Amino acid sequence: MGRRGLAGCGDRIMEQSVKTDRASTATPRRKSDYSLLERFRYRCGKKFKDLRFVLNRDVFKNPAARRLHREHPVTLSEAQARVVQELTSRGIAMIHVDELLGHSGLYEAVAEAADAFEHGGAVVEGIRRYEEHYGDSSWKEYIVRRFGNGERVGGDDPLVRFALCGELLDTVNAYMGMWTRLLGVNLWYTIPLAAQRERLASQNWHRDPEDQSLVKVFLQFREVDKGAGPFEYVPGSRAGGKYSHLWPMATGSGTRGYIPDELIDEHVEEGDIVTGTCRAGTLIFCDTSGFHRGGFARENPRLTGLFMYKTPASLYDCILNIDRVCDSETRTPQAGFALE
Ligand SMILES: O=C(O)CCC(=O)C(=O)O
Ligand SMILES: [Fe+2]
Repeated sequence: MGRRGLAGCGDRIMEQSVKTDRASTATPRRKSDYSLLERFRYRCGKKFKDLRFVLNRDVFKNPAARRLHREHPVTLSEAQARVVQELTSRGIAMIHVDELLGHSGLYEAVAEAADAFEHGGAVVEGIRRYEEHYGDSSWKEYIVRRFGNGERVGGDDPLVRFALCGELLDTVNAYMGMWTRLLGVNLWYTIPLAAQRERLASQNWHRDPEDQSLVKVFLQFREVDKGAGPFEYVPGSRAGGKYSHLWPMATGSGTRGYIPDELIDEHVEEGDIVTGTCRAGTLIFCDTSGFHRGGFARENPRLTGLFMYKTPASLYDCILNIDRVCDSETRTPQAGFALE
């Protein structure tokens, strides 16, 4: 998606459009840079997208995905059931991989890929560049990513296999009440920097724009303490929660921008914020339609696996070009659906 050209045109978020995990090279345009005709066309386009989303959500796509979920019941393990229950009640659940996956070999394979990434040239170069140029940052330059947007990824890649394994996918689908689609996978290295700097991009409070309910799973390969910029979440901010009215959700066509800190400071009780400090090997399941932020690391890096799921109604494409064909005979119908 990149920086959305006219994100929020005509409303208060014109100058602070939210982007997701996608790179951008575009220079941001300000509201005054757009002609009346451009604004009109943008608004019409947005209304049309909103309508398409609602039709997909209520009529065409999600009801069919719900039916598939009902028609193919799966038995959840105790650990999965606990995650679903916590996701349902709070929008966030943390669990160690050993508890959710046992020793299936899947974690070991992604951990090996993460190790290779962490010690590879891209991270070394990313750190060097960021330490030198952090003052010029405009987006997520503080994160080095394993995959770029649209990159071709094998169907048997350990990250893809991890994302599609029953332990994760069945859990996510059970929470969502439907078969979901994969929005992407990635490895992130969050660069720590003690220097004085502003929060940027998803270091600020926001709701993710891709869907009205979605799940991101963050796998923390190393311990995350306060100095590593832990993920933070406000459970009561999902639809129906006590903070849901504070910064209403996007409509399907995208973002409503970043949430001013003052709004959170003023209205959200400190005890209502969950901080994702955790030991190595922790999975954080989260419905990121709620308020969240993270990655403002000052002392220690984070090495994170990212697995993202959306409903079929979402108008956002998978951020990667993942091969549908793979060698593993273990691919389930749910996994096939997730890749469609
Ligand atoms: O880096 C983080 O912890 C936050 C990431 C985030 O907001 C997202 O992936 O949607
Ligand atoms: Fe986010």
